[in-house]
Amino acid sequence: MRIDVLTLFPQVFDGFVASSIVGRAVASGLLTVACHDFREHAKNKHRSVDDRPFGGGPGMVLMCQPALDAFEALDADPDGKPLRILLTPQGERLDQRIVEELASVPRLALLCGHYEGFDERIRALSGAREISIGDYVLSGGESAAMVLIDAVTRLLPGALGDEQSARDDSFSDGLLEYPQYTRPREYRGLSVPEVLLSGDHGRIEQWRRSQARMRTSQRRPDLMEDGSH
Ligand code: 6GU
Repeated sequence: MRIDVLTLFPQVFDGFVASSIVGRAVASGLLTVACHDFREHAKNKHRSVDDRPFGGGPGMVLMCQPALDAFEALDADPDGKPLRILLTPQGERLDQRIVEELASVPRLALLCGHYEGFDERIRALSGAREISIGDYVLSGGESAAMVLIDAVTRLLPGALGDEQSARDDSFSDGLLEYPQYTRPREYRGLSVPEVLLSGDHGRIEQWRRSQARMRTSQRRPDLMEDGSH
């Protein structure tokens, strides 16, 4: 998979793209992440990419031309055209179902917003899908882009050492994950549940499923509402 990121702060992705699961996916050639400073597409002499809003009001608005030219420059690539995404608090809220959809395409282009927002015509003319990562306000789309890249990368076949782990993650079956323990068997008076030491894989599986259901209904009843659990 190839992900192009259009941002005014490409350097903030350096450590992220080199570390952990994403770093390994990049190193092994499963994933390419290319960050582009879309200021390079600014045409005016101050190289500005934002301007004051018509009608007045606070802050600055991202201009059409640099953003659209940056998207269009990616289409010239022989690898084919990416699926365009605008990262904005006005988008549909990212969840594991959307992550699965995005992980299934060969190329993504993520435009990170800043300032008070995008000129509305960027939406219309880019045809981009708009994604938010939750109901709170970020200063820019960069951290949201990293969230999206991380979540998508986990689903690329071969990205996780153990193929089982993506399937066992919280949300992969619509439930939160069951409780996990490692050594020692007892720590500060708290013991590992006996069933996990029993070696009885059927009982362990049953216990984990029931813990996952209990935990989900206590912490996230909203996830239980579809009745499939
Ligand atoms: Cl994608 N961008 C910004 N600026 N704020 C957000 C967001 C995105 N998702 C949640 N809050």
